[in-house]
Amino acid sequence: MGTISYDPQTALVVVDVQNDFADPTGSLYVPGGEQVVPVINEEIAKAKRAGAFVVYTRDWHPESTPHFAKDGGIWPVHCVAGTWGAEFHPDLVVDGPEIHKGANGEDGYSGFTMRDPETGEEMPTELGSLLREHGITKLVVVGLATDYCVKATALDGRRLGYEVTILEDAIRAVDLNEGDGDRALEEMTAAGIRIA
Ligand code: VGL
Ligand code: ZN
Repeated sequence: MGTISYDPQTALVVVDVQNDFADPTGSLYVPGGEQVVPVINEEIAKAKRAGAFVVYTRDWHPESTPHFAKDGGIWPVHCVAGTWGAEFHPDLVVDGPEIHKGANGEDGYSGFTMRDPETGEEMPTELGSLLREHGITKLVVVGLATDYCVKATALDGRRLGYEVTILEDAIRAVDLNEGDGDRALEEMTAAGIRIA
């Protein structure tokens, strides 16, 4: 544990706090997803007060993508661009740029990279350049889900040389297999990510 201090070199990365993950009626509801919203709002307020950068990612899929079970993947249809499920949770304070991922059918778990599900080819999103433009060296990653997009974004952030902190109260896991969330935390810790 420990508290997080924000400064202008820190970015709070709010991952996929969208209706399909955070609303109990969402198509890929992450258990307890709605509970992270007030916690994240408080972090956003703290970050803003300290002059930190706040950035949001959104899962943003076409109607058909190999990411979805109906098209050969593993997930129920979720976060289709322009639908209710892809909107931010209505209580989330949105005050910063948004990075859309998956728009061209990529898996897009990480906020930094998109992976073509057929060729496996990886391409960067605008997140990396946005953080560089703002002189960011430290990341605080919060949101949904611990075992997919939070983990992938945090690990990519580490790989890119950022100091990365995860706020445990502000994340929740899909737990497709029991223990996935805990294993994700272990994997992140092993990669040098701090869990606050
Ligand atoms: C996510 C599963 C499928 C996530 C996105 O945001 O963690 N999980 N697509
Ligand atoms: Zn998705």
